[in-house]
Amino acid sequence: MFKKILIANRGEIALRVMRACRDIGIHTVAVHSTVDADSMHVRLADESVCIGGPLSKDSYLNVPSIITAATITNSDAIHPGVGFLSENAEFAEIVRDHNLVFIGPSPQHITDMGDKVKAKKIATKLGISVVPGSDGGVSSLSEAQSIARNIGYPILIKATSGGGGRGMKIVQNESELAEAIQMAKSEAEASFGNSEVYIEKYLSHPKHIEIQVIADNFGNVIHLGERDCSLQRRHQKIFEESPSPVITPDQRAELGKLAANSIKQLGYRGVGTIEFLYSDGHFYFIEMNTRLQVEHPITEQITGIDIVQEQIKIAADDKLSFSQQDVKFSGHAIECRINAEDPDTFSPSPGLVSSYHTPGGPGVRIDSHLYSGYKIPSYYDSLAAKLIIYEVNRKRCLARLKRALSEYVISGVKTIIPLHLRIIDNPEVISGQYDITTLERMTTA
Ligand code: MV4
Repeated sequence: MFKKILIANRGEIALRVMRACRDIGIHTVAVHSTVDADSMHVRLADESVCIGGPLSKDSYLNVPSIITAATITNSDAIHPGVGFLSENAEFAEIVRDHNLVFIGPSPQHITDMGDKVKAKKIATKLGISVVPGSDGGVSSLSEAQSIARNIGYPILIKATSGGGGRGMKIVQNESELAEAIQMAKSEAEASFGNSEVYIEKYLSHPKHIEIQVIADNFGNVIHLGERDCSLQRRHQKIFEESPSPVITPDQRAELGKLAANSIKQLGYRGVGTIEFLYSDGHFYFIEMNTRLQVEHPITEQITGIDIVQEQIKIAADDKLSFSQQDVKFSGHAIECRINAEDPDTFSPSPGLVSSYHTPGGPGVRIDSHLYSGYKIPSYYDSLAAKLIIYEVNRKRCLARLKRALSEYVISGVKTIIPLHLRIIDNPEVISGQYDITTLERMTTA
């Protein structure tokens, strides 16, 4: 097992990884930017190294600084957390080249899944349904026209190097196609340095359902069920739950088995998430994320498995200590992302947290780096806390969530707690029959 891990991240996720390390006796090294010197992840770590200025490119994305910090602190491994360098194959390779362990999958798996066209091809080969569309990148207008006529409008143009919804264009009919392809290509080139785009049938009211998988170096692969992440705004997840209120145990077992078998075929190791759109009773693969996800705690709550600990152990070449039959899904969990933003306009609300009081009691978990007197910097994302609620069933979970949200006091900055109180009063949310358009409709009215 590792003696010391450097955590190349900040905020709540850096704390989450540190807690997993400390629970299993691993020393931790925090890295931080100049504006993060007083942050909780620095205070909680055994050691810390300042790696650069406030801009992410100068610090949390500064590979030479991070590698140097790992070397001078005698770290064995680097955990990338989420975001930042967590899906950067080149970084994973550089880490390995410096005789450090990258806590994540192989650079090749990161590269393959980062190419969304390649990922779809791999999925198809493994027998997973994908959204109907082009077989690869589309190179000419006439090719796009014939594919679109075949699958029928509306269609969606996506960037091959995109993901997470960036650079997508909906096309309603053929008259809009030429211009949309041109725009999508130039946006893709500007954002990702790769202008390739592909086409899919546009599904208008799907749910976003993702399956958590975990694989060791010995061919043992397990799925940990699904998460319903349909409540998003501008491709930012806001509210996630597990199990999904619309998925049956049979569907879970079938999709989970398909996911786990595929991961085994791929020779993938570590934790991963396979994303599907769920529409009219069918699951369509869209992307795979090759990292830990922000919403992993809801899966931890209903399975009792510490996903971050398992991820670390697997990277250290341990065998998974449980099998699929050992995994029991019990109860219901919901995560609310508490962003420091105006709940109506969503403009960021950085600044001093003048007072802070957290809810408590049974089934309440808070993953947060906030403390009273902390100054939320303006340089990074606005995730301030994750409120994770567990109860024996969904109805009681929603009731407990309402109770916890109303206990939570975060003063000095605005947060989206009021939005969460509205979300749990929405009839579509209460019934479970919400989809990826629900939150957009709630926040544009
Ligand atoms: C789609 C889609 C409809 N049809 N693909 C957005 C994020 C990225 N992972 C894929 N996304 C979508 N792909 C087809 N063929 C709609 C979305 C989408 C979406 C998906 C999940 C959650 C929220 C969303 C919000 C808008 C669009």
